[in-house]
Amino acid sequence: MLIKTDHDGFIHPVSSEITSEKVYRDRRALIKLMAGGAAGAALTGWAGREAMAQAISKPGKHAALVGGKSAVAGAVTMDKVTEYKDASSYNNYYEFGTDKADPARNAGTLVTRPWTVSIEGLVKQPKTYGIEELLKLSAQEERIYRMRCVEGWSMVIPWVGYSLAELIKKVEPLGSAKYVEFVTLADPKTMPFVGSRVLDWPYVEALRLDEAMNPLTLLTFGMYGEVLPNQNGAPVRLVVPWKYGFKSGKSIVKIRFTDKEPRTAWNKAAAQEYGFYSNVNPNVDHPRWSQATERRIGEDGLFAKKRKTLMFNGYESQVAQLYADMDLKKLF
Ligand SMILES: Nc1nc2c(c(=O)[nH]1)N[C@H]1C(S)=C(S)[C@@H](COP(=O)(O)O)O[C@H]1N2
Ligand SMILES: [Mo]
Repeated sequence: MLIKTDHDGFIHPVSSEITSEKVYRDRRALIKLMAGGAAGAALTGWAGREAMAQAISKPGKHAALVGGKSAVAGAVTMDKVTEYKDASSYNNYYEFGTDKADPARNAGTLVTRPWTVSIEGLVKQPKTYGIEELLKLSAQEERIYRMRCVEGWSMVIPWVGYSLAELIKKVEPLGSAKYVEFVTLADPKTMPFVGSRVLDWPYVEALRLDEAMNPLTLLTFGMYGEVLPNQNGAPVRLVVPWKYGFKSGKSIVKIRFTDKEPRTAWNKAAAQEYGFYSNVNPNVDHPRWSQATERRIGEDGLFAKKRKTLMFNGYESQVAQLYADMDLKKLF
């Protein structure tokens, strides 16, 4: 069965298995109840186990779901999914302000239709895709990814989209293409902070072509089984889960293939702090703070222990080979 949401063309063929935002909320509520004890006692036997199994992102179930056509090993985590309200109200989208609450507060002005994404540079098939065509270019899947912001907080988010590799194969990069640049919208009329000097707008990010082709790299249209909220990068963004969050550009309008390493917004702003690669790496400190631990949003009570940050954010088995011969302290 295909589900269409209120936005035209948002189709995910595995909808019967995709957990809607409401179901996530219900599961969270259930966990809280069970943790509470009183209700937990009532949820014994089959019902209790079933509830628990439902409440945890089971690799078995989601591996099959993610599998559809091509399973992405390790795309699923056993970690608890972050509450939708946290994932949609605490984040960075500097075009709408630099406070974590600003994107949710201000991004209502973002206009996401009509929308086009132009594919340019070193490809055989340059083309400007309308968003509806892009949505349908490949089957969308749900992927639960850990996300780690360079500032030291993390979340676990069920994204919906397809591997960027699907699009890249369609546009046929030339042999000379080595990098992929992602240019995002910079519209001073609808984005109040695009006039500010924090960054050199538009917000630009980039990956090496092999990083962009890695199946984990997700061209993302939704989260929690819904279309992306504006503050999370509607109508289309990238998600690169083994890199710090700022590599995952929001509201993309242009994808350009190049032979030289592109300059990126954060690298231009502070090259000694934000390198081109920006792989999550607990062994390489940011010049102003440690990257060894992280605070998981939703677990940040007074006594919550910080988590140890994992190499490549826990995706080492899928991506370490991309950097086999590199000194990751120099090429941070
Ligand atoms: N266009 C744009 N994309 C962006 C940002 C931004 O300021 N502008 N911030 C980045 C940073 S620092 C992070 S941590 C993530 C946070 O948003 P998310 O929680 O929706 O992934 O978006 C990234 N993408
Ligand atoms: Mo970030």
